[in-house]
Amino acid sequence: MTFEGGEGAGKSTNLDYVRDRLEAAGIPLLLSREPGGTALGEQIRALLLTPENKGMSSDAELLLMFAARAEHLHKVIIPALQRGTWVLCDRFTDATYAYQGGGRGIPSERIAVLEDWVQGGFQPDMTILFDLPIDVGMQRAGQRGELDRFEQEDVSFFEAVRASYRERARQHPRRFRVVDASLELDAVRQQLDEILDELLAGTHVGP
Ligand code: Z5A
Repeated sequence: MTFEGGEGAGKSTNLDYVRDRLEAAGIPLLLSREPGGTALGEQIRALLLTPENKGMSSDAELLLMFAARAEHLHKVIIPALQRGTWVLCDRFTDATYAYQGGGRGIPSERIAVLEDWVQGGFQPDMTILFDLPIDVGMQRAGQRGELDRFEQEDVSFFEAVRASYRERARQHPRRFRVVDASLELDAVRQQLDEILDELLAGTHVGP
């Protein structure tokens, strides 16, 4: 299950909530994130986020995302799924389509080549998109201090990211659930509860 959305959308906050609910239902699970999730992936993440690398080419950025993903997928995600452990991941390949595709302007056909190379046909079973207006997300995220390399982008970049995410959700309606993340936390969690109730109703847990 992947969690997607713009800056300050509440992915991390609500990942913990979903984890607690699934754990209470007896589901073994693992929390992870991208870029990251492995020792090498976290080093790549640091390269990608540091403002010192401002000016990194879009292609280098794209390839680093998939380098980290290859490591994460094959060393962490697939082994976990094979053990019967669910994986909840803060961002995955939809973020690449949104940021490197929508934000940086790399054609989605080029991203799809790398997706196919690294993932084959592998896709998340469910993706929750936390959707909210850019100014609300920026206001929430802005209270945190120093901005990373992505957070230093301008509003038009984030508008393009949001539009790409929404387009992805329209293209993959069976996999995506879109949550209105601009609402107060309780109201966001009500939407998550509906999604999880439906999911758990169709899930057999235990012997
Ligand atoms: N990236 C990419 O370009 N391509 C890729 O393929 C991948 C990633 C995988 C790092 O991601 C960057 O990598 C990311 C895209 C790029 N850059 N950006 N921007 P990240 O996930 O680590 O970074 P992030 O999106 O900046 O995370 P974030 O800003 O922490 O967002 P969040 O996890 O969705 O938000 P949060 O920490 O849960 O909440 C933010 C604050 O809002 C916090 O104080 C909460 O208490 C508060 N909050 C949350 N929900 C609410 C509600 N409902 N009401 C009021 N306040 C709230």
